[in-house]
Amino acid sequence: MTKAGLRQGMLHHLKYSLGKDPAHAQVRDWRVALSLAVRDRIVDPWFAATRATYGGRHKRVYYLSMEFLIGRLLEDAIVNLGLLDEAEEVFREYDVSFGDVLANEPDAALGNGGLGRLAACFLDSLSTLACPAYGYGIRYEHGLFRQRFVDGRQVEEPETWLSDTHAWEFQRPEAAFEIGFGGEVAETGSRALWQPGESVIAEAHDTPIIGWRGNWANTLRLWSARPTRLFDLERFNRGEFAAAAEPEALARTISRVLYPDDTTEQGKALRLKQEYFFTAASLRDILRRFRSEYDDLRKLPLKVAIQLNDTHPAIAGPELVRLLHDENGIDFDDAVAIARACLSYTNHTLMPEALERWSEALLGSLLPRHMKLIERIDDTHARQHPDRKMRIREDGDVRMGELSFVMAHKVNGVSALHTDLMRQTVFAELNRLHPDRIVNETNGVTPRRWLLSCNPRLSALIDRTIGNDWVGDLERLSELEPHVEDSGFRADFAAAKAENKAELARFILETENIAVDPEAMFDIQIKRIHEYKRQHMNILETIALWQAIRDNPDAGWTPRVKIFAGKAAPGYVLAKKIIHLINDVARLVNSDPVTSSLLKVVFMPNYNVTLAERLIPAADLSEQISTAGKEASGTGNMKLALNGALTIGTRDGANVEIRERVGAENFFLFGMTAPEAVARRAVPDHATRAIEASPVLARAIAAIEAGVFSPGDPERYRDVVENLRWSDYFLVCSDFDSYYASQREADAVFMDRDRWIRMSVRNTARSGWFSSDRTIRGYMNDIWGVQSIV
Ligand code: GL4
Repeated sequence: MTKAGLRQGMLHHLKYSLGKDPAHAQVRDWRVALSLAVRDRIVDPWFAATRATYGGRHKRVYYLSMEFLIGRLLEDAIVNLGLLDEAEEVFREYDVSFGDVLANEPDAALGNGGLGRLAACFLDSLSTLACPAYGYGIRYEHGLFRQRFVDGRQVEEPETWLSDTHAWEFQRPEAAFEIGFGGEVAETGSRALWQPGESVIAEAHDTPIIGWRGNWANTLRLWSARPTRLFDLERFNRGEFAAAAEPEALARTISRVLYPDDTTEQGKALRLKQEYFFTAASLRDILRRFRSEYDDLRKLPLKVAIQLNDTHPAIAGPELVRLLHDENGIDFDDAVAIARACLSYTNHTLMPEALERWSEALLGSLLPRHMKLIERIDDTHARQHPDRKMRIREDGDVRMGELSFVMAHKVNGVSALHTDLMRQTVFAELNRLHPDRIVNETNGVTPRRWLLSCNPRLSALIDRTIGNDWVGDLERLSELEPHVEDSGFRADFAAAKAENKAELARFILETENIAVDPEAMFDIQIKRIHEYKRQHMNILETIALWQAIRDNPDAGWTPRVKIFAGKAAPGYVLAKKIIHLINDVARLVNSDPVTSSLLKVVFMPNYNVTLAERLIPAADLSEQISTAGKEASGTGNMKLALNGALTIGTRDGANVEIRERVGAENFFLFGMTAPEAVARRAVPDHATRAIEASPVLARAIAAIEAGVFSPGDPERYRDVVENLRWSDYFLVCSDFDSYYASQREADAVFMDRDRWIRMSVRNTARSGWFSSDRTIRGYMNDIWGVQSIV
């Protein structure tokens, strides 16, 4: 593909798709025209991939996920097609800023955080590895809310990514299924016929996802809900306009918004409807495709691998059994065996509040047939293991994790530690019954987005040093290792980081009106706000540091910029309080003339994929400070290490593996281990004791209590402080001293800049294993039994 070809394609779309000539085109017109021209280049490899899959009668992977946090797609597609230079040149000719064109694309936030972003990285890797695959999810009209701060408090606003043309998708009105809810079950012998009481139509929208080097494209198929009957003409004619439109509004509600929380189980009928809606539509589509090629449904597992991304699509188990047994007459036990051979399940959290449970009453009314099948699956499983008391149903609820486990042939955790803890805790009993079922697949991130595109300065240096094969084979980064002894290379590496930091400093000045010193250490914590992630421990440490600097401003402090970003679930009161506290601390600290050259605090609003792409390349220090045993894996930790940030972290999730790979000497470790944390929690008054033992912590807490950061309103953070003093489930107080000491060690190393750079290079050079290509290969071999098509 040449520059001329790209120019021609773009001008064609500008004229014929958008009705504009170049002289009058706005940035948005250029963006859509370019997207359509790029999409055109994807269609041929996309068709070729489909043909190769059909032609070779290959097994396909179906990744069912309630969330795909894909972000912007244009640059990704351009980079994967190798058209970046061409596109830049074309825009230079028209005197249009290519950066503005890319920035014009809405950030598709169809996910909350790590779980959704992992699914997006997996799509990139599945295409890169030429693994025949479909992503299946929901085409939410509104993605994750937009976050603003008003007087330091989080305010949520609806997100509107679809209000402008979505250039990437193909609407598929012909790929539509009617999805039922409620109604009755008529039993005839062992078979049953479900007659739903209401239904909606699931309509497909396809986005092709092109892999690295543009050789293969898979499909992301998202379902939107529309009514079976458009509106009630009779009522309309009677003048009941709103009532006439009601069925339509109700149906569309199903794909209206993304639930803004993945760490609590939502006891809402609408959430369950969303889950069944996309799962049922996807299974119908999978069977339709299978049937177009084969006629024996018993062979389904040979051609179909279905991955359940967490329990959100767990109803796939009973639904597949229903389709095989009720609708196709396959014996119940055989139907269960076939379904199990197709299905596998990824667990993403051990937090009890996030483990989905649905009441039998709700399930029974919304999905009466499925409830019966779940009972039968549960009873059969119990009968097969009479000596064990494990049940899927408990206290009137169906436990979706247990259901998924029983219906899957493989169950995986997302880091080595998390998988071990799964075996020992939530699934201990099931693991005893099925010892080979649990496997580990440590998460990874796509190097295309999270190094090549987001950090062009570092990528260019890597290319110059070892060539560019690392993009498709990230372990090749280890070839950088010998260059750590080359002072010229170290200088270039440091310069790339320095320029990234200077760019971020300019952005912070422009958007937040805060001047930060680009030479200072950029200390970054970016992730959802949650007590277990302990942003409050970070802000306590910030307060303590501020106090220490004020005590003795000339003690040779390492200048720091503390950067926070992340959203709190709208109903999570304490998390919102933590945001407010950080903003209050920032306001006071940033205006303190005594400390202002040494310490700044910035909370960047509206954290999303695009903001992450700006922050990660500019980070010196990566905060991965969750209470051990609570963060299943983390993936931001991998992105930051890959971009040369040093981690200050606990032995939690994938931090453990990051430290093993980059070397303990290149990682700031602190805090209790997971078993130590459990033991500590059992000590009465553990928090009070820890505060008494730590004057530094006591003083920081006292300042909050005295209203230093909330003048005139000392009560503002009473709940935060009380929680720390009297409960502190997440052990902020117990880990504080160790954290504070580790931070001071980081200060000292940062002063020895050459040592820091060496450590930083080693982090990049040794992070190759954390590619999502490696993760996907693991799933292909250990779980799906599929191969790349070459
Ligand atoms: C999460 C975990 O909290 C996170 O540690 C992990 O990296 C991610 C992807 O596996 O999944 N689980 C839930 S729930 N949300 C997440 O982000």
